[in-house]
Amino acid sequence: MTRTSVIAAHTRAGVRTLTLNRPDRLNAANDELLLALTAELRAADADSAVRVVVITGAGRGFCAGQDLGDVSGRGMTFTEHLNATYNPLIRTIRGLGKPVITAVNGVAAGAGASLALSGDIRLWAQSASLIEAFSNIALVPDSGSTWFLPRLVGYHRAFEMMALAERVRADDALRLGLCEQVYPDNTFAQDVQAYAERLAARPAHALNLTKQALNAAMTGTLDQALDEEARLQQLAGDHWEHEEGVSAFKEKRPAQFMRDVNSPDH
Ligand code: LHQ
Repeated sequence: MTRTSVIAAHTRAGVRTLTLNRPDRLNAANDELLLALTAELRAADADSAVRVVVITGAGRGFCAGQDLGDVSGRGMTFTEHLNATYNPLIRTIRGLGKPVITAVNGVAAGAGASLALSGDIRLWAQSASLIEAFSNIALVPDSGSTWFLPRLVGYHRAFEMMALAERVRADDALRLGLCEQVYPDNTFAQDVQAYAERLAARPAHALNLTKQALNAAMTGTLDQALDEEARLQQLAGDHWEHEEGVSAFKEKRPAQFMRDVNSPDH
């Protein structure tokens, strides 16, 4: 377990869990938290013992967005602040070569809602909720909300959620496609760990390429996607994971994709 004042971190069974740790502020983000989280994510990306990253919150909130009482960003313009803190964080999550799970344990508001949506997999506790709270303080949705949300719910629902800033609860979030699973509050941490370990047992190299392919396809044409699939499939097909998957199929046994990270062909 390592701990800065704002992020608690531990690794178990290939799963690196990063916990936003300002519970008395519902984990509202100050610059220190945003920069520390981004640094932790980059470190997890570089650590071959880490196969999946989980971002979650301490206490009853996930992240209440920008800390409205914190003035540390105010030496900068809004644009400079976003470019220095929130935008590198969201880009790091989307560009990470490993699956990122956002484990939304409680309320996610404003930029915290954007963070909740930014994961490759979004797991929610039953009592979690999401509020596109920006318009409550007459701001524009940022940190990727304008990109994530319409792709999930369409333009019109996205606009309604942003304009009215109403709370979306877990059952509606599941129905709308804002999360993949909803778990009971009292088993949430264990359920997230079990899900993450299931993901960690999958072929890490192939999932990295899959993430790259999907991210590219989200902004490209069919022609571009077909070309990118052909390029990335070569990288996947040349990797030992593919050989292992095919051998396991032929031998009628489960594939073993978790190799000792110190083995020469890892
Ligand atoms: C907070 C916060 C908070 C400080 C709860 N800050 N203390 C903006 C500006 C600049 C650059 C970049 O980007 C952005 C993007 C944004 O994120 S804008 C949106 C900022 N976030 C919000 O507007 C959300 C504000 N919070 C709320 O609306 C409510 O707190 C929610 C709906 C999240 C939760 O409501 P409750 O469950 O009723 O909790 P609460 O309001 O009682 O909050 C608990 C404590 O946390 C409380 O402190 P206290 O000392 O009274 O116990 C709040 O003041 C504090 N807190 N959010 N963002």
